[in-house]
Amino acid sequence: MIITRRALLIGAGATLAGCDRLARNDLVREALFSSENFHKWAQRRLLARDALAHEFRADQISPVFRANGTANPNTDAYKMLWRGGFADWRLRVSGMVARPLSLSLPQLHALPHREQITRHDCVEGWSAIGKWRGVPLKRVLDAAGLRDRVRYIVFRCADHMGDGRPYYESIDLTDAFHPQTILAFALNDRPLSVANGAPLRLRVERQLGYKHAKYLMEISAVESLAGIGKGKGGFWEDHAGYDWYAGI
Ligand SMILES: Nc1nc2c(c(=O)[nH]1)N[C@H]1C(S)=C(S)[C@@H](COP(=O)(O)O)O[C@H]1N2
Ligand SMILES: [Mo]
Repeated sequence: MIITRRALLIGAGATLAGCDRLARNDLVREALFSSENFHKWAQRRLLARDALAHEFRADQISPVFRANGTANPNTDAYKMLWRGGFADWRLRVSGMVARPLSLSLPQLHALPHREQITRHDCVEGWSAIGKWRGVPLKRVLDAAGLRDRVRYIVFRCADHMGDGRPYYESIDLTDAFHPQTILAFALNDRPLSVANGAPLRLRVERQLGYKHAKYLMEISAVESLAGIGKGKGGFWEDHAGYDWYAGI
């Protein structure tokens, strides 16, 4: 069929107006109608991915926000940072960026914040509602300046799983620039506890729990996930076959 993907994306309305003669052909007309369906479908998908996760009321916050996975990285490096009240901790922003950054907690605190009461859903079968405060990831990425070819943001964490393999995760730019995707430093109006990912963790509210990387050390902008870990985009993706896309 001679209808290009570009024509499909422009939409059947424009295509019909411009191709009246072609549309008299039954076969072509059929394709146009299916292109219209495709357009509607694509738009719905895009809207769905941009839609906000449900936000809850303060009285719906869970009394306890349980910890899962690593509850304390317990490495010498992390213990040193914790003892110093994370004064020496820095979030590195690296990879395909115009301006690599190294941000302290006070610098992150000084950026505009977002607060959101959301439900965390873990694949292991539990959920909890918590109030998160943090800096929209978009702010940090805009400050660093993403290069044109960037497709993913990779998060590297301070904790090592099992035989010393670091926890890491990655998301695409749709999730990275989603308004509810924040680098959270507070849970329920208190500084993030060690169990929940101190001093900084990702909240990516349209995704399942394992995408919400705790103990953040580095954020990297990359074009491909191929060279990272075993190439599946995250610790559980690499080692347990979890889906990279864990949208909810
Ligand atoms: N660095 C790191 N991040 C992590 C994990 C982990 O073990 N290490 N576990 C993940 C999983 S499976 C879940 S459900 C959430 C749990 O967050 P919580 O401990 O605040 O409940 O963190 C996610 N992020
Ligand atoms: Mo989880």
